[in-house]
Amino acid sequence: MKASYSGIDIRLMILTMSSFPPVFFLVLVFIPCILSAPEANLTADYYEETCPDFSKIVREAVSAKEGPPARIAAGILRLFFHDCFLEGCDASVLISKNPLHESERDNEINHSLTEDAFEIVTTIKTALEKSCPGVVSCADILAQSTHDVVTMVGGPTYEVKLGRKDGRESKAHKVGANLPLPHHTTNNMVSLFERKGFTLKEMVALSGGHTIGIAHCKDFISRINGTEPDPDLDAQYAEVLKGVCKDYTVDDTKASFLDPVTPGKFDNMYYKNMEKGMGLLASDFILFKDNSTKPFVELYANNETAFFEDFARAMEKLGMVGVKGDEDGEVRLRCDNPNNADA
Ligand code: HEM
Ligand SMILES: *[C@@H]1O[C@H](CO)[C@@H](O)[C@H](O)[C@H]1NC(C)=O
Ligand SMILES: *[C@@H]1O[C@H](CO)[C@@H](O)[C@H](O)[C@H]1NC(C)=O
Ligand SMILES: *[C@@H]1O[C@H](CO)[C@@H](O)[C@H](O)[C@H]1NC(C)=O
Ligand SMILES: *[C@@H]1O[C@H](CO)[C@@H](O)[C@H](O)[C@H]1NC(C)=O
Ligand SMILES: CC(=O)N[C@H]1CO[C@H](CO)[C@@H](O)[C@@H]1O
Repeated sequence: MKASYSGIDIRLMILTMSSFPPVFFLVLVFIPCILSAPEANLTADYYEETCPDFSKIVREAVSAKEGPPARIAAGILRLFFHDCFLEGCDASVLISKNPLHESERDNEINHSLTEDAFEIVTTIKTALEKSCPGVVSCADILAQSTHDVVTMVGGPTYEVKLGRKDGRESKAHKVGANLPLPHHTTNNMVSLFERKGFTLKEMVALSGGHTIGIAHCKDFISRINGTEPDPDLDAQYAEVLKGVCKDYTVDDTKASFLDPVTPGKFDNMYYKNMEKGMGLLASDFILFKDNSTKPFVELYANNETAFFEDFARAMEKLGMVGVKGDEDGEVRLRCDNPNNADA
């Protein structure tokens, strides 16, 4: 279901999206290569010869997209996270279903992956196919555009290695077991992240992605619909959320900002909010409640530089999860369809 701003209570918008014009403050920082995943022969200059305008085309498409930058950024960031956590960063999340099977996109959990994000990838792919046909993978488009949207809304820059190949399949049933859910315990989440090679600290840093974007009422309704709201929620905040979610069963676009204080900006407010009882999802707040993750939440709440550094490293790592090469991947000609779709 496409999320629309009309469903969001603007009382929560202390800073409005319009205070963040779609201007790029892209700083070029070259970070020494500290990552060495096993089959990772990806390189930052992979398309230098074969598609020299690659990063320019991506950057321009991202900044030309109309709409609140943080909305666009959130859609793409979440799409990238889901893609990497399912079959690896292979753009399988972009494949639409065929008559034989449902794809990742069709799984219920994907409901909120915004159409905007899919559209941007399609726009970029179309431009790239004109400029350098058959060269750039959809997985690399997703990786590069994620970096660009994160920096666009104030987040840290980091190195994007390129050369991923696209997966040839996408299966809906694999979604459930691989993605974290709002009612998950820290243990549930830790085991999902550990399976992909992430430490507890990296998990907390990546969760900082919730500094932008929204969650629909169904994801947090159980915290506010009882006779007493969840005691971990600030009482006033809980009241506002109740108002936002009135009639959410009738209008399923009702949603609230994951970071109600600075929803348009990529910053460390997400962590500060938790200390004030304003962690929206139970899975957010649990990071603060659980003694094993609390020190990291406190660190990032107090030190944005530390958050940015760790988030940047963790994003570089996320982009390497399950990366495919020529033997198990291809450069898809359309991002929503494997080249041999009948296979
Ligand atoms: C730690 C476990 C995580 C859980 C349980 C979780 C769960 C969720 C849920 C339930 C939503 C709301 C979806 C909706 O109702 O539309 C959401 C949104 C979002 N998530 Fe996560 N998430 C997790 C980690 C991450 C990570 C690691 C990232 C990226 C680095 C991320 C990025 C986002 C973004 C950007 C949104 C907003 C999407 C939008 O506004 O369209 N999440 N997440
Ligand atoms: C609150 O919402 C949850 C999840 O939708 C539901 O299971 C529960 O029955 C609801 N409780 C009340 C009191 O409405
Ligand atoms: C967490 O740490 C605090 C303070 O060190 C302690 O009082 C509390 O019992 C701990 N909680 C758990 C569940 O271990
Ligand atoms: C914040 O974190 C950065 C990066 O880890 C560190 O260099 C700096 O000393 C920290 N600042 C404070 C005030 O602790
Ligand atoms: C790495 O390079 C080898 C040899 O060129 C190639 O077969 C493999 O597919 C590449 N792997 C990735 C992940 O690009
Ligand atoms: C963006 C997207 O493809 N969302 C899909 C998620 O799953 C639902 C349910 O099957 C589809 O209707 C959506 O189109």
